[in-house]
Amino acid sequence: MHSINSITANTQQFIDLEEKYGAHNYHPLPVVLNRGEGVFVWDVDGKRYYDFLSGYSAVNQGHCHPRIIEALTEQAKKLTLTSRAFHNNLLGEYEQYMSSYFGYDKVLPMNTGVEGGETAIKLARRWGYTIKGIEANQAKIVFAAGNFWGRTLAAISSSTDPSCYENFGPYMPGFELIAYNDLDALETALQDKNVAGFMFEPIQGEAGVVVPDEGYLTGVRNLCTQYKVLMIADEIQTGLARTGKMLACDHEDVRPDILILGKALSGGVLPVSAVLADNEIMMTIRPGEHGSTYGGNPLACAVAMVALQVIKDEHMMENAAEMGALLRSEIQALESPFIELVRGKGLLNAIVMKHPNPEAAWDLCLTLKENGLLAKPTHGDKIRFAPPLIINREQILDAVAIIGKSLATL
Ligand code: IF1
Repeated sequence: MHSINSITANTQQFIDLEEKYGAHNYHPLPVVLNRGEGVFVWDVDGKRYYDFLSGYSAVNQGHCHPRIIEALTEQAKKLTLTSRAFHNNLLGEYEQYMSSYFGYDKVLPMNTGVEGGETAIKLARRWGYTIKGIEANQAKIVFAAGNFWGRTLAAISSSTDPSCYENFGPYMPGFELIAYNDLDALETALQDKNVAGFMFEPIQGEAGVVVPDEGYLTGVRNLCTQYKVLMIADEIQTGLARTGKMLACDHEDVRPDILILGKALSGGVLPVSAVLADNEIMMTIRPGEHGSTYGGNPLACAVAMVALQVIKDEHMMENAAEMGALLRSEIQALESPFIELVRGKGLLNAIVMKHPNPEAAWDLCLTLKENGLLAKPTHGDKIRFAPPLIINREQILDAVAIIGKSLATL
């Protein structure tokens, strides 16, 4: 019987290089991947795995989607970066495509998700001063406990997870924290006239796929409208068909004032993020007041338009809804004594483990790896199960068989 830690010398040599020459800012599963295609990835020993993490929802379209790779390689031969000092032939087309795809007046293109969050906060503060009339430097942004929107000093200033913020102070002022999924707490916080925005995830990803009560999104929308506070939806992980709708906010037909996208916006090919808003908000930032070297580069524009088009062409929303329901019901049917509960929407799911061994989730992920499925624990006892949105019924059933077989070894 393999020990659950058995890795080949070949795999080990790659890990040793990272150990010696790379910062130790991660604790990855002991697997070294060198190829991805659709729902599968392969390691350096040629072993195939179901990818049940999907690059934390950056690979919704599946690894190396042929149409996305085609867009990348064709554009890469022509023009990759102009900087925003000059126009290019794709940015306007991309901006029009994004604005009509999501139904907002304008888009501000950035690169990483956290830059999208920073951009949204700057827009909200600027709107707060110039439109809402908040006193200079008094604008506040409200966040929900358990949030995760990245690793910058502003992002960790809103975190309630010590492993994110400890010993990185001092912190960004003007950030307030309330309980997630608590409309009373939100209404109380919005009494403060200095609040410019409420930034939240429609489903909290890193917190372990925490799905708020039915009606929460509607409540947030109504309260933000009532108190003239911008509703800022961080859909970087929940957006782009992951939860079975194009946006998680669509589950309640709610329209945020500011929408933040990232990750699968490029299909996992290069960092592309975007902030969408209507003119009243977007036009508060004037030329030269915000941006980024790579923001809106023609390569990102070409890739993102195809990455979004294939989501529609291949009905990934509908598939995510259907396959997600199948995944949750099949996992529940395992009736494992080690699963407290299964939760999620579409193909953003997690199991909460119950086991005397605090390392059970990690050990289960090592066994899942041995059995050909890659997943990783979040916050100790939860394991996220989020395969690419192109997964089919047969693959779901095969993956659940692997999960059942692996649970049996605990
Ligand atoms: C890592 C977590 C997930 C995000 C939401 C913004 C961002 C993220 C809702 C920032 C990024 C990534 C970061 C990645 C692991 C992953 C993650 F575990 F860190 F928390 F998905 F849950 N909003 N999440 O989930 O986007 O700047 O990273 O492009 O290794 O830190 P980014």
